[in-house]
Amino acid sequence: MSKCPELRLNGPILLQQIRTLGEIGADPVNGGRTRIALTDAEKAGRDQLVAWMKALDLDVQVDRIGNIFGTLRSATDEGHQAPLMMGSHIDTVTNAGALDGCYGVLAGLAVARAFREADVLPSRSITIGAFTNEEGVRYQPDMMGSLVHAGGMTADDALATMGTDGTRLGDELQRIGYAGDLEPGSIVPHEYLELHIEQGPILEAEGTLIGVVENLQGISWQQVVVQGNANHAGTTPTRLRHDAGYVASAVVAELRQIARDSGGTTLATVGCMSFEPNVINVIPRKASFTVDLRDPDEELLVAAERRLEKFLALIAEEEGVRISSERLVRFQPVIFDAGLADEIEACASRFGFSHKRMTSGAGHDAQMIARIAPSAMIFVPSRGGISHNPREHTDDDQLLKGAEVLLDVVVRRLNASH
Ligand code: HGY
Ligand code: MN
Ligand code: MN
Repeated sequence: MSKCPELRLNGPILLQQIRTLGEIGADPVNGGRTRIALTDAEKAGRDQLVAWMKALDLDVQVDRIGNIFGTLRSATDEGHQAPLMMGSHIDTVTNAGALDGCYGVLAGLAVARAFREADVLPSRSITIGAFTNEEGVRYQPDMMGSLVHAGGMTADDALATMGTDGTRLGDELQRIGYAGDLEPGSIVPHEYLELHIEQGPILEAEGTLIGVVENLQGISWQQVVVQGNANHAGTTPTRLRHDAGYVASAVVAELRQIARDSGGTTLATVGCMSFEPNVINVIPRKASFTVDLRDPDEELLVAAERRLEKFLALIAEEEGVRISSERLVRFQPVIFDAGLADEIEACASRFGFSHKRMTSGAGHDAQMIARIAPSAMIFVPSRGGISHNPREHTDDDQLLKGAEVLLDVVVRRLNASH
């Protein structure tokens, strides 16, 4: 279906590779797969990806932060040509679906395979990237590999990052054998495309197949710690309590109110929470929790952060506790390249695929690469809007049509750039 007649997407291999990669790190008890960045399971995923890249005779390179690149060189590339890059990530959250990130990387391989199977070299080199630690579950920030690639964090700082499990990122990268020597950022893309599942409910709800992603919302992550006093649950009157657990719960309620008051654009999530001593009949002396705030509008995101800050100060005073907050991540909203968005829309139209322009709610590597090259994203629907969950699903024909759009956009951009 590609507009370049001799190039054909090999759908069965793409679907097979999605399933095969999805089995790596499979969790038979809780379902899905878990390939947290730089764990043995993720190493196995990396090894499989590199094997597939080599089977396509791509030039495989690994940089100092473990980003993996496979390049199909054009006939004119002596090694320094700015490639058209496609990419995403293969690390996952815990008990993840099989598509988040992996779909975009493997669809990129499918584009390279279309050239190989037609025995055609692209007019400009094409590179498929798999960026390290996109999820940010074990090491923050998220989108770390692409952030380093884009110059937003030094490789040394990334390598020195301590994980939630007390490990040092650089040590783990060495341990799994992906501490490469390529200097991060040395491959500057001519343009960057990321095909990804929507991970939200919009496309399915509207019966639309292709999301033309114009922008991506800002992200603010912080770690909050409340220090109160442990005391007996049965003998301590409420007015004498300094209850860290109550304060944490009040903050969660306030965050929902902040989201509600925004009219729906601000999203607030407390994904992790722990109490100490975490005992049924002891008032918690300590509560630790994370806050994830997002909004497509920078001013509204700042307003949400400021309202939270005020609330923390107020409730600390009221309950007589100490509250500290550490910023983990802060990314401003990103606008993608209008020309690429137009190209994606035109391709979807030519194929007769329903499509709509939209904002990305999730963070993606594209938001980092947009700092150094024209970038855009293509979405396909997520059933029930579910993601970061074993039940994540997109129908095969939707996956293949999304990959057809990617192939067609790539071919047209290659022709346009020559
Ligand atoms: O947090 C995010 O939006 C992405 O999945 N890392
Ligand atoms: Mn993703
Ligand atoms: Mn994700």
